[in-house]
Amino acid sequence: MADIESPSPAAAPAATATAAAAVTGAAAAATFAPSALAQTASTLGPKSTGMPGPGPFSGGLPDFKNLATDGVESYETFGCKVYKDSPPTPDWQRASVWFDRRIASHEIKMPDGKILDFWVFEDEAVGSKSRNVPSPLIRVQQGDLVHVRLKAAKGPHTIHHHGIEPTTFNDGVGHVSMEVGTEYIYQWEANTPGTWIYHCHVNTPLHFEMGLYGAVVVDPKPDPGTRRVRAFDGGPLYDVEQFWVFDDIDPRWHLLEHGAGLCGEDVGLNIFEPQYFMVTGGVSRRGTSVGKARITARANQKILVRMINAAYSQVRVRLEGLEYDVISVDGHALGKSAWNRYQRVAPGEELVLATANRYDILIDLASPVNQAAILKKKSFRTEFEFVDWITWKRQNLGDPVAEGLAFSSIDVV
Ligand SMILES: [Cu+2]
Repeated sequence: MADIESPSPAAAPAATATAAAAVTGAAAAATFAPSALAQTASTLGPKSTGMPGPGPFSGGLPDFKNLATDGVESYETFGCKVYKDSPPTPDWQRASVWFDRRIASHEIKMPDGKILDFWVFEDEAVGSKSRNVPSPLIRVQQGDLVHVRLKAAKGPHTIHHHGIEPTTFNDGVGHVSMEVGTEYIYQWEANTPGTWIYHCHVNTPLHFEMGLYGAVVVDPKPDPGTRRVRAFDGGPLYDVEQFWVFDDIDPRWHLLEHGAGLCGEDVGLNIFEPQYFMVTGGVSRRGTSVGKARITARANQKILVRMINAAYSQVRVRLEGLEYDVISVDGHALGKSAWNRYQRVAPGEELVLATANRYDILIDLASPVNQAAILKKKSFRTEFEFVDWITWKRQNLGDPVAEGLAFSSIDVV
């Protein structure tokens, strides 16, 4: 990847002639429905969320004596001695937006016909239709005070809003507060626009693998006047938005119990052998394009792709024929202080995502390189290769139904 100067926001072209008829600013959706998200426009602000706030909840003062550790802890029992509670949220403030998330089971059919059990955060207002891997999107605007109510089921769970950095109590890491026995309302402020993740932090390797994660998007405030929404505060405008969320599945793990391995017993969580691969909720089948990862755009539009690696593999992303810029890494914007440059990725060049890595990329179809490519063809293959962390070999290599190579396309219409 080569360093290039990022354009200043003032130099970023506004909507072009045909793009004027296109969508304005970012997409907004209550649940994570990628096909609906791409090229969908609606107003942002409080109504960008699953439920408009403020919520009907009330706060209180938990018993701070009973936190973090349940009884005497040892090296062997570190994982299973976490205090479980459902206290009122301390330092309660009125929310501007709020969400409900309830733990639910969800079955997904794999390409060989096998049906696997997943655990997801369901949006209570939407019900079973919101059951998906990844779990429903949490989308808020910079400056929002956010409440997320978690309702646990069977065993305890938490929600950790990864990278958001709320107070210790609201961070959803059991050993610094508690695991949620029945329900808890997490409270946090949306300070930094970008792409984030939320996930359960109980028996984390297993619960994350089971599907207890989703995307968090913090949008900047819209531009005054035009009301268009940029990728981040002072960042570029965009016309089309897509999420690429990568996941890999070891079916053996999906037979394990809620607390498997927590109290020191060896259940093989050190062995991960993925046999199935997903992009944005679509299960990859060998030789078949993943429809949910597809992007359609017009020839002069700017595409924002929010990539999240929820796999335990490294994911190598290749875009045939198109150049693009990495504009944000792990929720933090490039092109402004303290990371002053976008990273240009040339056509065909690889971008590698480690586990939990996020990259926001901007594909400007109007750039000279991309315009020249579009003159020759209209469909560009996008490739997502899942490789082993240590050996860098493709996962499940040679499998007739699902090897670690998913693909889709960017189609210029
Ligand atoms: Cu959990």
